[in-house]
Amino acid sequence: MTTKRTLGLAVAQMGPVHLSDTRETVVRRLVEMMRDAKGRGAEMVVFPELALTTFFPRYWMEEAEAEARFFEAAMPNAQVQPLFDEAKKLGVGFYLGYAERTPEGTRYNTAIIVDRAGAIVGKYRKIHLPGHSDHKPDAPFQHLEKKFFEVGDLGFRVFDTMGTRFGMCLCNDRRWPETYRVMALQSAEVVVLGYNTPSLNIHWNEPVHLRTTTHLVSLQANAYQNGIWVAAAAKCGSEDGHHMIGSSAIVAPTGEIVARTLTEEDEVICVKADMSLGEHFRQHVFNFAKHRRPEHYRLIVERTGAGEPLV
Ligand code: ING
Repeated sequence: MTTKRTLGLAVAQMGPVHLSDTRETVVRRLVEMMRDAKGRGAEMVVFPELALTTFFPRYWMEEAEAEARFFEAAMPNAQVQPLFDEAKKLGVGFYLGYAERTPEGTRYNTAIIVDRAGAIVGKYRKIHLPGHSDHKPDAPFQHLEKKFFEVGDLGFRVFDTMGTRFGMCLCNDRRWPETYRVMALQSAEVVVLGYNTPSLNIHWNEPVHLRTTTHLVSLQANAYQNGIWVAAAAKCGSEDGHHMIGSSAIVAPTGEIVARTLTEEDEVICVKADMSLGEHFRQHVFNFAKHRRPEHYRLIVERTGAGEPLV
């Protein structure tokens, strides 16, 4: 019988951050939500992707301008320090997405995990960069992650803190199954992520509801198929007239949505997550050693690939 081990897991969804919003006002919002989460029993709080600024890849500008206005040259820094201080005071860990400029001048779409003593224990740089790098003047907005960020160079890794194995990723990563699988194979128990997902698709007339459907089905399927918890935090609502979806959620290893936000504003959801729940699925369903040995895998891949019927 697996012993029950729980983790207070919270998602702090952000409403819009406008071009006119300063880092200071944004950090005050994050601190407020961290206090709210602590009050609900949170030990780990998940903030969104690019949490400190508006989703600036929607605007055409030169890299130098983007760097000056939206990138962090150090983490923590004076504007963000109040969040680290509050986390230490409350004894709460957190995940934070931000635009990173390294000392060598390389730019990444980055996230960190900070432990309950306020120390950075993990870093991830976004690998799946959606959008384009050219200017599309006829489009209603740009999606220039390929212009402003390099592809992440740290891979998908798992970090131990609070007696829990945390994987992390960012936004578009959550749509690709390998993201979760490579962290589950490193024994991740929870994958935390932030996202900024525009409602409108500039490439085809995608029904609006599909953005939320594909977002949730990506979280639910991968939580179940890897026996892990998934906690996803949106920055959402209309940023200077550009709408992004909400539906931040905490998903159990059963694939079920345990908590979900109702608004497109700053909103905290929190769950006492039973970490042993994933163990049942990893032992009795997705048990590679028992149910999918390498020789079986060859059958699945090679024979299917050859188009011959599987005997
Ligand atoms: N945003 C979107 C996301 O993956 C997107 C972009 C939406 C790509 C839907 C493909 C389909 O949620 C970011 N920032 O990755």
